[in-house]
Amino acid sequence: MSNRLQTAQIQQLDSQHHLHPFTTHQTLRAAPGPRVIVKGEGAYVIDSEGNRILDGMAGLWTTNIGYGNKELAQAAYDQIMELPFYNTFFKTTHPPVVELSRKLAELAPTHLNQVFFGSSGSESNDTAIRLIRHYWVLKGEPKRRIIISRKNAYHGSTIAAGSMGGMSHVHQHSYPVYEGFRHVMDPYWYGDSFTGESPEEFGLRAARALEDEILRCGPENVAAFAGEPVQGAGGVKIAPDSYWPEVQRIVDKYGILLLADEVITGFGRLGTWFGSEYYGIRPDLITFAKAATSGYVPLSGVLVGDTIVEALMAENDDFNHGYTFSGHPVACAVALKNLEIMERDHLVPRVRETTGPALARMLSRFKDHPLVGEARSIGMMGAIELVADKKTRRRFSDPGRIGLICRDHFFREGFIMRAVYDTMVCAPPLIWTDAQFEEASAVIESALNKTLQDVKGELTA
Ligand code: PXG
Repeated sequence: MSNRLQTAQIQQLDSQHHLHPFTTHQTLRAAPGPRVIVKGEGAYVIDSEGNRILDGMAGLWTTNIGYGNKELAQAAYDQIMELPFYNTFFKTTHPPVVELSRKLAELAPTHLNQVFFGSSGSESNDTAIRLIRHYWVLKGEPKRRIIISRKNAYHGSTIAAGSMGGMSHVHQHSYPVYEGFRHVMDPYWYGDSFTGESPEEFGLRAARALEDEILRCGPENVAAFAGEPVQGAGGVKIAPDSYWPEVQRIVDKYGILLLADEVITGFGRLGTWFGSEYYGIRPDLITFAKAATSGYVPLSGVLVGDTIVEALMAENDDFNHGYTFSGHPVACAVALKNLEIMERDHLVPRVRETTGPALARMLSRFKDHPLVGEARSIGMMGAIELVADKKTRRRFSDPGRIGLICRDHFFREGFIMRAVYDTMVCAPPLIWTDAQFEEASAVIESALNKTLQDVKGELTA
């Protein structure tokens, strides 16, 4: 439909009938209205005016194999013709859900062998929260209900996942925030909690904030710690190397469960199938979504560790939880094909050996730019911090203002990077070649220079 309507008409209808996620509706409705994206091809999206835009965000941390893949379309078509839907309740199953479960168990760390499916990252985190609390009830420790996570974590928008996340603006809208969640500092070396120590020292201090909180709550009340291996929506916050080993030591010491939210880091983004493998951590649960199907259809899930499964198996009662679309056959068939393509095209080792290092080289080119406080990356996710003073890390007034100016320059020049306040983040599809890195690099240089012109007076001389 969108191709046939003029841009203005689409925008008008959008403003009349469509409520967007995470949006100031009043601003969106003012001219010129939302951008209209009508097509995707490989690493590019095309808007209703025919502009080809290089997508540095993989849709939203999602389209790992790029747009327009015919094999995924064929897999969906074939499955729709064979069995478009059947549920997995009431003692039934079907081949795609079984094959996908087996495949995920093969790719995941060895002690994670069972999968509970959903359709979104938020749902998968809600499932994980229920599994964690149910597990402790089954183990005869029902008081263990508190889940500790981190400030600025994003775990989704449902009330439970939003409460587990650490974003205060999300909490404001989900009143009442569910009780039983605590938030400790995030391991953000370039952030406000930094007090001048080395990254290693800072990483240890951030991890020990978890131990302090466990002791404050009383270890007998703590069920789990939840974290994204790398915080994505919070601003591509990459923990110093000392952080995760210390977290693992602490969760082991107090015998609490570890939930790795891999909705962004799952399926190759760090150059390993899961970020847990990258950091050598042993989560009891991994939640995933987004790139499982490269976003072609919605699918999410929780990989559940053997210890939790054993407790579930020992129970002679229902686990009263599930979604109509748990294990949707079309989504499972698309995920299977997506994983097959990723393996066949060696996309995960390519992140380690080729694309990840290329992203690091590209971003580090801008380290000396007057606006750039830090340029960092891990695998195929990266960030550029825009600051008013490189030496003191002083930020601009009114956080987010400069980020939006910069984002608009990117967009006008045909490139998508996202602004998290004044941190510009990117997570390109894993299929980028030298040509895309060169194109992105040229746009970043030009957009940073234009942003600099716009804000020159605000920089420390
Ligand atoms: N966990 C993580 C780590 C996520 O990044 C979710 C859970 C929730 O997934 P669903 O499928 O319910 O959206 C996410 C989602 C952004 C942005 O602006 C990031 C997400 C969603 C929307 C916007 O970076 N991540």
